[in-house]
Amino acid sequence: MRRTSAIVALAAAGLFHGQSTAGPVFYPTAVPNGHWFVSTNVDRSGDGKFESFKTALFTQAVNVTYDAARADWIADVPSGSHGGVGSWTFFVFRQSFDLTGFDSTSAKLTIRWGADDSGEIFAQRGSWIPAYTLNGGPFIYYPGSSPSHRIPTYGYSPWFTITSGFVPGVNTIDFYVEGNGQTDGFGLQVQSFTADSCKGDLNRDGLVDDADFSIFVVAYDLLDCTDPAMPLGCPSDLNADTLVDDADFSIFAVAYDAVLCP
Ligand SMILES: [Ca+2]
Ligand SMILES: [Ca+2]
Ligand SMILES: [Ca+2]
Repeated sequence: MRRTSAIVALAAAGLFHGQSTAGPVFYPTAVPNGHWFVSTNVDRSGDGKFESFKTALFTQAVNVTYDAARADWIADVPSGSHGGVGSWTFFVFRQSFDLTGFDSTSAKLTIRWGADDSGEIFAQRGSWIPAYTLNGGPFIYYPGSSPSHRIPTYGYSPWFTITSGFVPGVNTIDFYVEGNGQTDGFGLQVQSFTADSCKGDLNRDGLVDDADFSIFVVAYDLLDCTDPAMPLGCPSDLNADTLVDDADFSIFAVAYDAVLCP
C-alpha cells in the first residue's frame, strides 16, 4: 500500500507542475464535435475549380449516416448530399490543434484518410483530386493520386506520417474535397501524434521565461532525478543523464535566451 501511495503522490506532484508526458492531441473524424469544422459551397458550374472552395463558411462538421462503413466520416449534413449528381459541392474540412509546450520541429503525425469524391473524371465524379494543406503550405494529394494517375479515394489510404510544416502554437490543417452532390464526405483516422517537449518550457505555456526558471532552480537544487521530491519524469534534466546540473543549465540558458519555443 505504501508503494502505491508513493506512486500516486509522485504522479500528483508531476501533474501539479504541469509535467504530464502526454503528447500533442489530434482528433480523428470519429469525434468531430468541437474539433472538425467544414466550409461548404455548392456550385453547379464549379467542377474542379480551386476558386469554388470557400474558407469563410465554417460550421461544425457531423458524422454521416448514409453508409455504415463510413460511420466515422464527416460532412456538413448527415446525408452528405446537396441535390444529387452534378451539384458540385466544395468542402474544406478543418482542424486546428495546439503544439504549445512542444518543439514543433519534432512533431510526427501518422494518419490515413479517404474522401468522396475522388476526382477520377468519369461517372460524373468531379475533377478535383482530394488534397490537404498544413498551415497554408503546399497541397498534398491523397496518397498515390495525381493528375496523371487518378485513383479511387473512397476508402482509407495507407498510413503515412507528416513530419514537416508544423509551426509553434496553434496549427491548422485543411482537407479540400469536391463532392459530386451525392453521398459525399471525408474520413480521417489517427495512429499517433508525437512531439518532443519544448526544452526549458517547464510549465508548457509556449515560452521559456522566469516562470520556468523558478521551476528549474528547484530541480537544480535537488540535483538527482531519483530524489522523491523531483517532479515525475525529471523534466528539468534536459540532457537526460539523470542529473539536473550545470549541463542542463547551459541548455536551459539557450532556450531562455530564445524565449519562444521552436
Ligand atoms: Ca459522392
Ligand atoms: Ca514556460
Ligand atoms: Ca542532466
